[in-house]
Amino acid sequence: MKFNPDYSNKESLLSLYQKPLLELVFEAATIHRKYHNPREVQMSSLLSIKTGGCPEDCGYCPQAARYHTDVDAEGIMKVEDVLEQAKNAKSNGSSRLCMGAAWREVKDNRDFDKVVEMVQGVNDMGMEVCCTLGMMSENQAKRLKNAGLFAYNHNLDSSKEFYSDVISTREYEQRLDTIDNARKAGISVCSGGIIGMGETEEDRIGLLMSYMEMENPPESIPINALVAVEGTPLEDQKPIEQWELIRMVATTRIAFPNSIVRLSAGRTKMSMEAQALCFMAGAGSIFAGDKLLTTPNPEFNEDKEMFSILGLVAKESFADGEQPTTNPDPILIEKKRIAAEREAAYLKAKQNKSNKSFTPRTVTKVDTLDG
Ligand code: SAM
Ligand code: DTB
Ligand code: SF4
Repeated sequence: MKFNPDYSNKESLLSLYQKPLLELVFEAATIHRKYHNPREVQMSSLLSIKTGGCPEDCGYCPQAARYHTDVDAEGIMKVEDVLEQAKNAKSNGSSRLCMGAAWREVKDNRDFDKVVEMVQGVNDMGMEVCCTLGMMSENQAKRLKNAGLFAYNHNLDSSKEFYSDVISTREYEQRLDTIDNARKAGISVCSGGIIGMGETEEDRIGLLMSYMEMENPPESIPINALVAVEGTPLEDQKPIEQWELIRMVATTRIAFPNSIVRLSAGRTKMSMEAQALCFMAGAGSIFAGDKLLTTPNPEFNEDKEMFSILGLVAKESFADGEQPTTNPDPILIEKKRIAAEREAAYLKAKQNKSNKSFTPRTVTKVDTLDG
């Protein structure tokens, strides 16, 4: 079931969201058990492969260059360092790696070539690979898919109406276009939002309505609580009540029975009991590891203990979809061919130069011993 026909308009979804809390959790738990194994929770690790210096003005984001936060702009990570971190995340139980870049959009340049290599390497390790790189074209999506990308994360963040209160450097429509491009390339879509930015309950429902209006809603819907970071325009936002996050998780669960609901940013502020209610209400995934992209997250060991207390088990990779194949990338192959050609030409030139500097002694009759 792509979406729940009992709650396919704004009014019914809003009254669902406002139901007595335990009734809402019970209804969500019932749906969750029908469509998913309630003991399985996916652990996904985040890695910021290109941090800070972003030209966008997203009011919540510590990575926007225009805000004065503690985040410094850094260049893209080395491919081998990313693979090392992926190995580490895998050994800690993560079945998915989500690589994030503080970009407005993907550009067809050397940095993107590196991302393609990272996707190939992580997919070959048997982990689900997700990327969140900003806007991308259909061709760029196809290139990532060809490299073995499993999912693309691109959040709508809130309702169409509230969006422009938080972001002015791009349009809601552009976000929808990128999601469409990922879909057309056959990539699984991960898209969700943030609560606690000053939006109304209607805006939260508006976000879900945007997904209802899609031909295919996202396979994965992350629900983030705002991490209010000093220096951003939303630094003084009052933290949301844990109940609100539980309501949002439960409502999303009921509205999209097949999707995976991700309990995302904001867990450091939640008690284990509140997280337990989220799992009860259908959260099927968390971000694991002590860092989200730039802000803190619970430690692996803390989550391991929570899983053991609550009787949860980490979900295996590719339980919800076949592992994509890593195909050779024509651009990388051509780049390597040119590099090999240059290297050969350089070695040849070096060889010629040293041959020239060696002037053999002219042997004359006088030099010979036997006269
Ligand atoms: N630049 C790309 C983009 O915007 O799509 C990818 C990285 S961006 C950091 C990924 C997502 O992180 C955003 O869409 C937003 O939903 C979430 N995010 C960023 N800052 C956040 C914060 N302070 N609290 C909660 N979620 C946040
Ligand atoms: C998502 O919805 N939440 C994650 C992931 N997708 C990329 C990001 C949360 C970022 C929180 C702020 C930070 O750590 O910079
Ligand atoms: Fe840039 Fe993404 Fe942060 Fe917006 S959310 S400022 S696009 S990194």
